[in-house]
Amino acid sequence: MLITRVSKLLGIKYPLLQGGMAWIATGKLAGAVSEAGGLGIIGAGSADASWLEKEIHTARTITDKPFGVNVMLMSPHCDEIMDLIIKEKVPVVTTGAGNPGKYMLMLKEAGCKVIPVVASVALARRLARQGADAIIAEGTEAGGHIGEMTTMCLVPMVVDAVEIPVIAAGGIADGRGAAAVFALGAEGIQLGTRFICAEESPAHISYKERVIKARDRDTVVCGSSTGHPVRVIENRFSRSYLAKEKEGLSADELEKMGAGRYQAAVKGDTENGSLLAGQCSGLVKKVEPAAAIVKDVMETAEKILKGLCDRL
Ligand code: TUI
Repeated sequence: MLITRVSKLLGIKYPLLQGGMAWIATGKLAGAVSEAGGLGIIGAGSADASWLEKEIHTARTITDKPFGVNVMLMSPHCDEIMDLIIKEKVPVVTTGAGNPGKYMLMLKEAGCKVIPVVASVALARRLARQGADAIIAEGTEAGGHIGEMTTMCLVPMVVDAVEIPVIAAGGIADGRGAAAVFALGAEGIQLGTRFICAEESPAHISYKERVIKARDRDTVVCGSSTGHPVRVIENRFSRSYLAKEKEGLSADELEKMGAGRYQAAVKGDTENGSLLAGQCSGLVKKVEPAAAIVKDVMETAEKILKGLCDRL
């Protein structure tokens, strides 16, 4: 069994986190992952506090184990979301798409473990100084909003830069990727894309099928010119968006064009919606229960790491 500072810090069996994907990481999915021994995370995305409150309660009907909430820092509802997290005594908060510095003190004072997602060494260092409990270093292979560094390079650089435990994200879909990032010095892993295809995920079956059918080069990055690049599976919408981007449409117009598209995809509009997913889509083979994903990834990683030891 792989025991790390991350599993100890969070009080979980496996140092595996499920990514806080907006509209997909619901209380039902997060509850199932936590019940299986990982850390399930509810993605607050751009939803309001009343949506989140229901999802927290759903997670608590499924599990009494720890779970987390991911706060997307560009959300207009950030302040009310943070207040609810404190009121509900959510044990773990992860953040994405920005710098959570201004919320750090209030969360820590409420006894909440704070684990920001970063895409750079500089932000990792700053947040470690401000009291983050751990850091998720997310490579550009990830789905959704991304930075530029690869997981392979970013993870060991962040490991060298901070003393707190580092969790690797971006490009990990199975035990092989997990074993690889543990070798890079990560003490935990976060998987998003594979959990899109969990049975408990609310993503429409045609979204799940697009992830399963995707091959190595089927994801593209939209929105680089807006300053908010987002990795998606190529479809009619991504092609028309990229064409407009090439024509030089303004960031404002591009943002407008993208509004509501994630939710449309989750509901099943796989041509006009935005199919957020990582490069590792090509490694996802089937729809299966969240617990089977957790078990497969961790057991395979352990087998690989033991096998490597035996060969030394
Ligand atoms: O946040 C994510 N993935 C996401 S958020 C999202 S919703 C969205 N839609 C359009 C534009 C922006 C967001 C869809 N997918 N992953 C974690 C992550 N955080 N990846 C990269 C970052 C990040 C980027 C810049 C974190 C901090 C950051 O810092 C900027 C600063 O303020 O220093």
